[in-house]
Amino acid sequence: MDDGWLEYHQSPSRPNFVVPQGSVDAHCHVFGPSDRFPYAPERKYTPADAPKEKLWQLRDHLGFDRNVIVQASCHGTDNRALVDALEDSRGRARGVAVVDPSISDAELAELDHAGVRGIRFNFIKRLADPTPPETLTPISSRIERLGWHVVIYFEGTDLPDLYDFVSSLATTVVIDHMGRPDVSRDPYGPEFDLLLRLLKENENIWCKVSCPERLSASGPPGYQDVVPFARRVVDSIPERVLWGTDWPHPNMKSHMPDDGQLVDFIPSIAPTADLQRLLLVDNPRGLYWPEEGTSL
Ligand code: 0GY
Repeated sequence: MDDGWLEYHQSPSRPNFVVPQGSVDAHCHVFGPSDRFPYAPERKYTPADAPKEKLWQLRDHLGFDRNVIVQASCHGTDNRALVDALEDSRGRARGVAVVDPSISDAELAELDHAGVRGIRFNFIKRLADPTPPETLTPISSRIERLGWHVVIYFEGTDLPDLYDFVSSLATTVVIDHMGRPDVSRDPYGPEFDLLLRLLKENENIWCKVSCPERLSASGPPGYQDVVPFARRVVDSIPERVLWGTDWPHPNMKSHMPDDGQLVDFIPSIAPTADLQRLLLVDNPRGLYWPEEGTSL
């Protein structure tokens, strides 16, 4: 197990970019506290606790209105910390769970009641033991009946192998962190072209233009090497992109990002007010709070 990673930034700066009213941080996590919500025995890393109260403080500090909390691998299929946070949020957070495919309908209904709206498939080899993708098709059909979607996390190098599976999913699908491209390559080269083809050919597939801090070699504050990749996605499918901080940034070893600087990255990838509103407000609210319609 890998324990050598950094704790989240204790005093993030206040961003210069003022996010639009009603903005959603659509990718973040809660960890523990481990005395109430122990980490999974099969986890590949042990994070520092990052409880819901700290997430709400960060939300307010950065100017966001809502969160989408994604179950991370260190909590396995035990979604209790996630559900606890959703229940505490008073409707201001929705969740993406990780479930065992044998989960009962009653348990799925409980998660739905708490505010879960999707399940996550994690194909990152350092985070999760390998799962043959076709074994996930039945659970993806079951959650479709609840109106949920699938969030999928993979490395760019694995997309050729996963392409047919991802395209076969009938639900809305959200790809985490642009499918982790190698940003030292050409944003118009064959590797990233394949992701763009997937997104253009399948109108049910969305993409998070998040995590410059994980992908970048040039680093903060501007994460310049990631910009052309994210710009390409935002320009191609502006109505199917999401953004999130990824707080508390598990597995970061190179540096611990300042979340204020991450927010200041947004205008470089979504340069107009219209694009920013889609990315931060209309798209995430439509996917996670569809019952509210589009009026703010
Ligand atoms: C992220 C990214 C990472 C971790 C996880 O489930 C997880 O543990 O997603 C990572 O290490 O790249 O989205 O938090």
